[in-house]
Amino acid sequence: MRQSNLFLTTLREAPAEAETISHQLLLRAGYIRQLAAGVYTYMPLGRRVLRKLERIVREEMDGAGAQEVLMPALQPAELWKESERYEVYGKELMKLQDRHEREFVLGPTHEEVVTALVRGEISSYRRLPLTVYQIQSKFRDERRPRSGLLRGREFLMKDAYSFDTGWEGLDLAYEQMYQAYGRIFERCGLKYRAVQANAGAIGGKGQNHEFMALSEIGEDTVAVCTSCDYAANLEQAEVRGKSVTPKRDFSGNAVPVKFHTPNQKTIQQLEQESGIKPQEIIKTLIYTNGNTVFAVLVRGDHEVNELKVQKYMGGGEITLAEYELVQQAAGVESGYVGPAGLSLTVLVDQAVAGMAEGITGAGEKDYHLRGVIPGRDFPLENVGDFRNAAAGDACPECGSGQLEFHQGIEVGHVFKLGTVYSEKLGANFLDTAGRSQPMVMGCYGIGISRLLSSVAEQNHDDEGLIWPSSIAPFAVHILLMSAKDEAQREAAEALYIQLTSFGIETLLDDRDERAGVKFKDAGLIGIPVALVVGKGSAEGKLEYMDRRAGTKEVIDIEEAVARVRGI
Ligand code: 9G3
Repeated sequence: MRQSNLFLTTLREAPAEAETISHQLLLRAGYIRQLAAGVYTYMPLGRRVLRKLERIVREEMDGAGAQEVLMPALQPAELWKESERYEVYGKELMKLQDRHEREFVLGPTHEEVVTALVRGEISSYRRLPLTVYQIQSKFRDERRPRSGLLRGREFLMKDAYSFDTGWEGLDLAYEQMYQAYGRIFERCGLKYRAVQANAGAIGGKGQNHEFMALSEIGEDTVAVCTSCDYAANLEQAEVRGKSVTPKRDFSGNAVPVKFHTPNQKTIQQLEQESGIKPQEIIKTLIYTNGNTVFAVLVRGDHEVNELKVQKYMGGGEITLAEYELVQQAAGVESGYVGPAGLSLTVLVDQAVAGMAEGITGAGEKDYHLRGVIPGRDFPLENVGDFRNAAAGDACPECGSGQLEFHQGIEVGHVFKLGTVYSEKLGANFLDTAGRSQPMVMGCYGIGISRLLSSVAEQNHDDEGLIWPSSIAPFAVHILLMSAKDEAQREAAEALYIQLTSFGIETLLDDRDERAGVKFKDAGLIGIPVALVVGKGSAEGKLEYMDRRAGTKEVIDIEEAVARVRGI
């Protein structure tokens, strides 16, 4: 490709709203252009990278025995009503009507569509197992689209769905996909971790893993063990400990003592005003799940893990009680609530149950209690793991390593769905005994546009992007120093023709621009190798620049061709 023809404009500055470096660079280097909030055009350079990513995904999906299909983005609302998900996602699910005012959605995912497809085609165990996949645009009306392709409202996803006769089959399909995902991210040059995750609203009791691109701008926190391969999304990370506390004899202990803590409602205020360490405090938080108001106790230096509490309380959505509800349920404002004497169900994190004594709210404004004893001053009926894991905690898997926290961008997610969708949508098969059974499903997603941005997040320097050669838009960037110098131009043209004839994707910067502009643009665009054709071409020399290593060396043109062919 000659750059004088390439539909490309590089920018000196990124627009103010671009906060993350990948968003800034993809805009400045002319890979993407925004059409609307969270809606992007892939310019030729961006499209070429996307196609490389798609090719890697297709090769590994096909290699794992999945069959490629292409399902519609336009989905009848009836299917989402059949699966009882039409109302679950609120405004995030984009809804529209056709000319006959029939209701449709723009597909955010395809469980409903693929299950309806398969139920119409397969009814015997002989036709299973089956895994299909597609690479297709998804629509999710994010409240705050941001960071370019990282959180868009129309984005490219590879979504695969497996159908088996039983859970053993699903375990096999899941393992195959899990391995394929590892190969995909390796080949894309991505630094990632597979972590245990929670299924969220998608349902399904099964295991599921998220594939996290490591990045400090990642919105997810993953807990990773320093010595074994345990890794979990923070929401999911268990805390090692014992949920049963030994019976204790309280006879020798003094009763709690009230002390004045005016305007000290938070842990920080108690620490600053009264010199109390967070570890000495028992935090009492009041929650409601719609019909029950209950209390959760965690140590002052820990955070409540609302997913763990939600699961313990039966799975329904829980929320922190508002001011009035706290006042009504605990008789005092939230900063002074204590567990003693509460007429509510009290969930006690195991770390609190293990405390000899603690400081709690006194149940009276501006007062706290010292010397509160778990099991004596409040019941230990509901002791469990209700807190977020904290950095430094012992690994729940091996017990010897410690947990470290890393930020991550979720680029892939694999789920064991089970029969949630096949039961709701009637995707059944006749088993060997002729009995009708629901198919056992798995679903497997990769955010391809998000993957592009994540690779960019992990591969740049202060000049610009630095693409891994497996997904770079071109393999080689020839920079012709002086377009007016006939000898140089001929040398550059000959080199371009030669490399292209060897099937090497080459971009020739043949523009009539100063050298400085060409070097700046090359640094921004991030093609792994640049060949500078300048004065030295008269002696058959050129400058070989390795974009990642930042090295430059003058070598023979033939040597450069041989090196590039070697890559
Ligand atoms: C919706 C909307 C947003 C959604 C979903 C549904 C996330 C939804 C979860 C999944 C699960 C898997 C197949 C590929 C891998 C991920 N956001 N999810 O179901 F209606 Cl608006 O998409 N789907």
